[in-house]
Amino acid sequence: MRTILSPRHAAHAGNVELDAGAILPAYEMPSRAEIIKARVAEVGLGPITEPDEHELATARKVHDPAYLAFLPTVWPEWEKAGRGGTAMPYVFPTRGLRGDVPPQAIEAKLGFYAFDGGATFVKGTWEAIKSSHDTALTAAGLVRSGEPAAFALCRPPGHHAGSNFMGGYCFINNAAVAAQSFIDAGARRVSVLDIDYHHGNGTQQIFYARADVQVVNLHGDPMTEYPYFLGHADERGEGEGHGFNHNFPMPAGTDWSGWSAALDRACDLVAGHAPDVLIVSLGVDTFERDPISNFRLSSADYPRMGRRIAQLGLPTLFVMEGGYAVDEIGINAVGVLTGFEEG
Ligand code: SP5
Ligand code: ZN
Repeated sequence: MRTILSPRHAAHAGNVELDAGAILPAYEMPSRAEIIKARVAEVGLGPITEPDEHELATARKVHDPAYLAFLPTVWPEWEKAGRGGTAMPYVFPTRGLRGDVPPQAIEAKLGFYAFDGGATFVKGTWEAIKSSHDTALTAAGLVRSGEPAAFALCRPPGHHAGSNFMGGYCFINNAAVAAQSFIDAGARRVSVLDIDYHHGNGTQQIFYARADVQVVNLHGDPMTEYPYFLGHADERGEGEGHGFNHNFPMPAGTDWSGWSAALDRACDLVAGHAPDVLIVSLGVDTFERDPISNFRLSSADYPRMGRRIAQLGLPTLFVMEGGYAVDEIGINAVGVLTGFEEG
């Protein structure tokens, strides 16, 4: 399968995050994409090419246009306010505060459009966000034109970004934009299977009231695992979307036996939806040595999950999400793809 990757991802670099009481280099770093790219080349998965530029028209159908318009303004406004370093949200309009009035100060806008402090900006962040969005749409175009599968090596990732909020290293929801692009091109049903360690709260929120895009999530139990405030098993969708959202929260410590049982049930739900196309939100932070997560999958498990997904027999777009054990991220992410191709 073909891999799409933009060199512009690397402009999103040098940012920091607050982790367990310390300011550290962000775990979501440029070497992640470069190491996956090197592994794609090493195993001969297929050609690696750059994305085409795409308009934001499709993104405006899954994100609030005002939110999308805000993203490119962050760094210029931050600089204009005399600041440098990393722009990070830190004040939020939570319950009882006015979340309905878009503020003017840049630090207030950051919190207005965020659910945590994990979506941070440096000078090149918008350029990278746009290139990641372009990567997803270019790879989706390959699948639309008949490729059985494609790999969108997106960076920054997207599944924590909702219709009007960023967070968890995510800004534009690349998988959601790709799903919308398939619907706009005539697909009647799409499934998003999110196998990142963290619940894809943004993807769930975007499609929660829709029956055309089924969302199935496997993740750490939100009672104890980030992003905490969404991802319980009783969240089934609302209105027309009722029955089209499925969550499989699992306890910290889950290994392949528990995880693969949930994958089997998730695949049965996808098969039941009979989608025209499958989008896999591919995170490999389920790995036993991931520095910020708590499942116990081994490198040998990733080809197994690719083979199980291939059994669905669906046109499949893989969209890169998380995974922070950088040394093994290439082996693990590309392991899923080679397993898929072996079928
Ligand atoms: C796309 C994606 O995988 N985003 C994940 C964002 C997670 N951000 C917060 C995680 C906090 C975990 N803290 C663990 C402490 C270990 N030092
Ligand atoms: Zn994750």
